[in-house]
Amino acid sequence: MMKNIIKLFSGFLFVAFAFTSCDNGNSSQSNGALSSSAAEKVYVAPGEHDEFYGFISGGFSGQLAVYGLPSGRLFKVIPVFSQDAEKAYGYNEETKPMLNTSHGFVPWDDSHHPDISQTNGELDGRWVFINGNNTPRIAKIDLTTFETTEIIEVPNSAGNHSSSFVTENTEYVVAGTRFSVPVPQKDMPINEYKGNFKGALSFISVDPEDGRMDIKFQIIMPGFNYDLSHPGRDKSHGWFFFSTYNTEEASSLLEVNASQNDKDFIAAVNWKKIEEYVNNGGGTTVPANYAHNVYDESTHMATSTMKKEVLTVNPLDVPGAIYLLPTPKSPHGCDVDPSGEYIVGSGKLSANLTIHSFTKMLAAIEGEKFSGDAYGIPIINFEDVLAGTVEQAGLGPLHTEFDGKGNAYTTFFISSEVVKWELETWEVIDRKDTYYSVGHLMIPGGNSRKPFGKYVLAMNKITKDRYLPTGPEVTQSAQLYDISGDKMELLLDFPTIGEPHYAAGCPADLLKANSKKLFKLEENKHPYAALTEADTKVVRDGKTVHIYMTTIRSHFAPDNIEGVKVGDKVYFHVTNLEQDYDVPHGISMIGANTSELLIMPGQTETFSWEPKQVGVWPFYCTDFCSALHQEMQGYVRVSPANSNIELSWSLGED
Ligand code: K7E
Ligand code: CUA
Repeated sequence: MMKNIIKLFSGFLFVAFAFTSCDNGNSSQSNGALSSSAAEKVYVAPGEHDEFYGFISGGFSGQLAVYGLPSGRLFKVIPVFSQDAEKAYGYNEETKPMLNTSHGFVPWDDSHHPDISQTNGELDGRWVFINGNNTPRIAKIDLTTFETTEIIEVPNSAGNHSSSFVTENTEYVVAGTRFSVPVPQKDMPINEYKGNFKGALSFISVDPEDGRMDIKFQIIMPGFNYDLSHPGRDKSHGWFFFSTYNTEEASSLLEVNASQNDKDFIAAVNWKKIEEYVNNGGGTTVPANYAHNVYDESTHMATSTMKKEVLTVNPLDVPGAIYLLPTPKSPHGCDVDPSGEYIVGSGKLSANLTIHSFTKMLAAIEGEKFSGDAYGIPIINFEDVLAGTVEQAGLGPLHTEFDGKGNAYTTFFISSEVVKWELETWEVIDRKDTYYSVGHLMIPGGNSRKPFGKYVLAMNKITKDRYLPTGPEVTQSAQLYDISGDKMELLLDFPTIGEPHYAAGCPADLLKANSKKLFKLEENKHPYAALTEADTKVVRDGKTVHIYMTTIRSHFAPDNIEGVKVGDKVYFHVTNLEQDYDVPHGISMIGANTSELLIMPGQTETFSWEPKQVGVWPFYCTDFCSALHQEMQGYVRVSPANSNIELSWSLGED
C-alpha cells in the first residue's frame, strides 16, 4: 500500500519536473515576444515617481523590500527580522531589543507575507505587517518612517506561516501556526503526535490609535498544518479562513503521509463570536513566555518586555464558531474575493481550483448539513458549500488575487503560469507563462475590498537563465504584467532580494504625503541625546564610558577624546543635529565589533566599542554627506588599563 503511494506520487513529481524543464527550454523564444509598448508602460522618466509602492517580502533574507511599480526600481530594504549593517538595525543599542525572543537574541527570520492595514476593507496605508516564519513573530512597520516599530513573538506556534493578514478594520492581525506542536511545549515522543499536538491560531489585536499589538486570544486547534489564511471581507467580515494540510497528522515523510486524504480542510473561524466569548470572560489564561518589542520614535529606542501569559480558547467551548470546509488535495492558498462571497482553495496536488460559497456555508450551517466532525469540529458537507470549480486550469495552483472587476488570477507553480479566470462562470479567460515556477502574485489592494486592478506582480521561485549568471546562486525574480485589458501582458522582469513570497502594494499617493522627512530635534527624548554641541560630554562610570556626541556638516563634537583605557566599554551616543531632509551622517570606529551607525536628522543612535589595543584610534563619517565629508573624523586615545590619564574631550583645540 505504502509502496504504491510512493510510486504514484513519484509519477506526479516526474510530470511536475517535466513541465518545469520544458518551460525553461522555451524562455528565449518567449522573451522576444515583448512589444516595444511594454517598455513604455514601465518607463518612469528620470525624476518622475512610480504610480504604486510594492512591498515585497525578502523570504529568507528576513526583510521587506520597497519597490516602485511599474518601474521595478528598488527604493529601500526595510530591516525587519534580520540584522542589517547598512542601517545598524540589530547592531546599534537602540534596535537590538527588537530582535529579542524567548530564545534570546535571534538575528534572522524567514519573512513571508506582508499585509497593509485596512479601514472598512480598504488599504489605509498606516502600517504594513509581516510574519517571521521560523521563530514565530509578527512585525509592524510604520509607513510614515518605513521602519520596523514593533515585533511580537507568538507563543505555542511553530512555523508562523498562515500569517500576517489583517481584518477589515485592522481589528486583528492574524497568525496561524504551520507546524502543530505540543501545547504547551513539553518533552514527549514524536510518534505520539496524532491527537496530542495542537495548532494555535493567534488573533493579535491592533490598537486603532497607536497600533500597539497584543495577543487577544489563541484558538487551540487540532494538530493539522495551517498553511495560509485570509480574512472575510464585506459580507463575510467577522470570519477568517485557514487552509490546512496534513489532516492525516503525520510527523514523518509528509510528502507521502500528508497526501493520503483526498480532501483536507479550510477552517472557517467566526472570530467575532470568539471575541464576544472572550470579552465575556471566556477562555483559559495559560502560562507562556514571549517577547513584545516596541520601538519608541521619541526616544529612538526599542524596549523588550517578556509577557508571561496568553489567553487560549478551546474550539469546543464556543459551539458554532468554527467549521471545516472539505477542500481537495492539500490546499496551499486560501483567498477571499473582494465581495467576501468566494473562498478559493488551491489544492497543490490538484488541477482544479475549489471555490466555496460563503452564503452556502451559512445555509449549510443553518441546515446542519454536516458530513462528520474532526475532534468535535463540524465538517460541512462538501457539495453544500461548493460554489464551483475552475476545471483543469493548470498544474499546482498556489495563490489567487482579484482585480475588483469580477476576475481572479491564480498562480500555478508546476505549469509556471498565471491564469485569469472569471468569478461565477469559473471560466478560464487567459493564461500567461511565468519564468519560472511562480509562487504568490500580487495586485495592489488585491486582497482587499478595493483592488487597483492595473498590474499583477508574479513572484517566482526559480530564475535560471533570466539574467546574467552570477555563479551558482542567482537573483530571485518578480515579473510585472499589465492586466488592464482582456489579455495579460508581460511588461517587466526585475530582481528581488531573498525569496519573494508575498507582496503588498498600494497607490503611491496613499503614502507619499505622510512620509516623514526628518525627526524634530526638540522632540528627541533619547536619554543619551546631546541636543546641542554645548551638551556634548564624556562620562566615566567604572569601566563604562558614555560619549554624548553630536554630528553636523562637517564635524563630530567632540572629535578628540583621551582617557579611554583598554578594558573599557565605550558607548558612542551620537545625535545628528541636522534638520534638513536627506542629510544622514554615519559613524564607525576602527575595531568595533558591530556595524556603523546611519543616523537620520534629529535622531540619536548608539554603538559600543571595547578597545583591546593601546593606541590612538580614528573614527569617521561613513555617509558622504558634504564636500567636507572626508574631513569628518576624530580620534580616541586608548591608554593601558592601569593608566591614570583623566578623561578629556575637545573640538577645535589643536
Ligand atoms: Cu511562498 Cu505564502 Cu510562504 Cu506560497 S508561501 S509560494
Ligand atoms: Cu557626515 Cu559624511
